[in-house]
Amino acid sequence: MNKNFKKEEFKKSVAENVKTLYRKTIDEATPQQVFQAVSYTVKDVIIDDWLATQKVYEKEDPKMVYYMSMEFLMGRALGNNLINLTAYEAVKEALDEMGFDLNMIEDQEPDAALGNGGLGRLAACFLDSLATLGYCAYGCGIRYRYGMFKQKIENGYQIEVPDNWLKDGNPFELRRPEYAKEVKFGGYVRVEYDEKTRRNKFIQEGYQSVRAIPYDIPIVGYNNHVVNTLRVWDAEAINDFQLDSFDKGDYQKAVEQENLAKNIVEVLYPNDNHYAGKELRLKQQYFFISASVQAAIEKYKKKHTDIRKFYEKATFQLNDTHPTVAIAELMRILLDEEGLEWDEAWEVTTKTCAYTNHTIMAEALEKWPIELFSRLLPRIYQIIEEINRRFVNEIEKKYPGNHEKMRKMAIIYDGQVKMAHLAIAAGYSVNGVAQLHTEILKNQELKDFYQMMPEKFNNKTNGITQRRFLLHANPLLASWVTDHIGDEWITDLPQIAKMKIYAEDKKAQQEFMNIKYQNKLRLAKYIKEHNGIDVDPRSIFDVQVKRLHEYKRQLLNILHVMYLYNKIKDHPELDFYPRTFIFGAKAAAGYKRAKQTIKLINSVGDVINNDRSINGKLKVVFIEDYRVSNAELIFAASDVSEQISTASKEASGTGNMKFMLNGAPTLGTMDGANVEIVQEVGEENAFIFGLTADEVINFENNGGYYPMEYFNSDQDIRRVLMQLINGEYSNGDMNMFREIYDSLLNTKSSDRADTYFILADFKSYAKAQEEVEKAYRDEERWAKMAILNMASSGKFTADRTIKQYVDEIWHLDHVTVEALNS
Ligand code: 9GP
Repeated sequence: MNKNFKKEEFKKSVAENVKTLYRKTIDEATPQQVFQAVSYTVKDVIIDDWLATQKVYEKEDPKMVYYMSMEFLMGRALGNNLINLTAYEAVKEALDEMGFDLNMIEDQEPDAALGNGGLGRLAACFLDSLATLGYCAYGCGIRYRYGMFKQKIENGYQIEVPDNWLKDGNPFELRRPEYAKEVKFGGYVRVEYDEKTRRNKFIQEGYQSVRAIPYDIPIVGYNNHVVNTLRVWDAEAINDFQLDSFDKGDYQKAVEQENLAKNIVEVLYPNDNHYAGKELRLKQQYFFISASVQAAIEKYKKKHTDIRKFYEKATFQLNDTHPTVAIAELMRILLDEEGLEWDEAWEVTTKTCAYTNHTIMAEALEKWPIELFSRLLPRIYQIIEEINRRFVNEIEKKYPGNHEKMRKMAIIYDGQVKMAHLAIAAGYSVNGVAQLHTEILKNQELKDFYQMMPEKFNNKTNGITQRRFLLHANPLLASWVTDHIGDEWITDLPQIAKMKIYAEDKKAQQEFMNIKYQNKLRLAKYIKEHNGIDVDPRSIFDVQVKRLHEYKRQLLNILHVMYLYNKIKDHPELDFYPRTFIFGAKAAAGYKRAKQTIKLINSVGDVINNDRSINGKLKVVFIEDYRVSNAELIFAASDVSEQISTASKEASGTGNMKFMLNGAPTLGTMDGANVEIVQEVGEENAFIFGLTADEVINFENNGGYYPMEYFNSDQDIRRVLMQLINGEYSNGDMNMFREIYDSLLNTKSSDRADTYFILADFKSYAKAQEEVEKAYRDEERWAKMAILNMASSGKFTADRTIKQYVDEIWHLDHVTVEALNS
């Protein structure tokens, strides 16, 4: 419990805030206003630690990491901040006394959804761990005006609604105009010979520019007074519209700069694992990178004179290819502004930048047409051309005459700038995000690079923060664990292994199952309120929540539900254990197949949920607007964790870890981090099925997969597929799901039918589902399995991942912070 927290002072401050912010007394305030007032009070507490942390950083001058990411999927801040300040219970009590329910107040906060899915949420978990472990870290990103869209389901279809998350203001952020930076786009580069330095100077002219204004968001470490900063950049026009622009004749330019600023931070691109290739996206990337790199250099120069040693105090972690333009921007500043020679600048850059690859999906690897790139970023393009020229020379030196290598590895080739190649050529570290993924990178996708520079490649299996996903999300289970083994697991998750001894203890089993039941009740209530569907909390809650993507195979899941429904209808006498299949997923707005799948799930749900003849044995629920805040309710209430991607396609997954932590066994393929989950918990405590990554890759490389054979030889599969086109789930409309059917069976142009091997895995999935049912019927066996999952999740804390990044890549200095008034 936080010693600095004084209940009476807190209550007074909340009332005071309501007064100054809204000219109201506390009993007149709306819940949103109370939320704001509480948050400002909490921010006051945070500010002291924030200041204290800055003082320590100034004094000790530790090496710091800049975690550069287009996405930070933070979710809500209030509850998490209170948890990390160890003031949650005290604030709850204080609010109770004031007649408010903290949960209800927390619900007033919009999610900060500045991210799409796993990649953005990982960044958020990493910031939590960095602060908790006492490392100096900055998150660098964009303050999108509109975050991830809100999803509405209308008539079974997804509708996207803008996420105006800032409409009531963000009480936790601080605007820092004094650190604004100018970012330039377009124009041309004039070369001028400088007699003094005897070097060419490169001067960008005729450009448009915007002012980048930083907003700082505090990242509170757990119970250690460390508060780091997530710095997100807003854009403002440099020439505020000026009347005299008419006279100067640059009216047009003033308007253009105004528009540039307005558009640049307007909205997050809603694509997950797929890049859009839009000009505005490249502008966003350069915008926040240029501002962040300028700020990093400025900070360094406040204390140090030799820019050649920059890498001793700072490192840039590039979260996927999105921020890789940082490499060229750092080179530009070092060459053009700091006056370094190419080799010197290159040494600094290649000792500063490290790259994380998060996917092998080809459509996610960014490539920019050189026409667009050079027009928008003329100087940056020149620098990348030079990096490429030198890199190609190295390839030539290593593999003389091997044009194939050059073609495959060049940074600029075929009219495109390949950002992953740039990141690998310039980065001092290239990491994958789970063992299997890293092996696939080394042996398949990035094989040529691995052969040329094996020393750069390493693995950092992802992790999650137990503070948000157990301590905050599942208070009942968290206290139960603490009652048994103490609370060290909060900052040392492997301690949770001590719970293993309770796996076979009848009393503990019962307590665990009771807690799960309570959490299922909580979710059932949410479902009733949001979907109007009654679900039976005693049924098996079988859950697949994640972005909607073909490779994640929500389609396999729903086809299997259709198959189960057929079985129940055919054999009403069957003793079928009641099941609730819960889905939550957003589809990128332009991703047609994904949206059709959402419609299919809802249509199947409509038919099944309204069929009285099956006595509620089967329910299908699609949770609207899946996001961090409702995810917390969902993980806590899940019995089964569906992780059923086509093997080799899911780089890691992190949802899988959140389910495990909350005691839900994995039903999954040997893909991503599932492999390591099974290693930790044992195959007997998971339900594994399907093709292996090797088998999938073998089919992909050598052919030989014929989905039609499954259709022809398996009556269950044929029947389910026919139901896609016989109107059964579409009020007789035979075309509604035709495209899905075609995608599974008909080869069109270059696409192989059933790209993601759904039919190949269908029967082994159904078999694994039978095993789930069998296991669940045996309550003791199930409870044991679930407890063992929770107790084996120690490896998957982001604290472990961050320690590995620190020890093996970043080499940061550890700091401790004392409270200001202590
Ligand atoms: O698809 C991966 C997901 O498997 C992984 O857990 C996450 C964090 O590493 O990154 C996702 N990748 C992307 O979103 C795009 O590269």
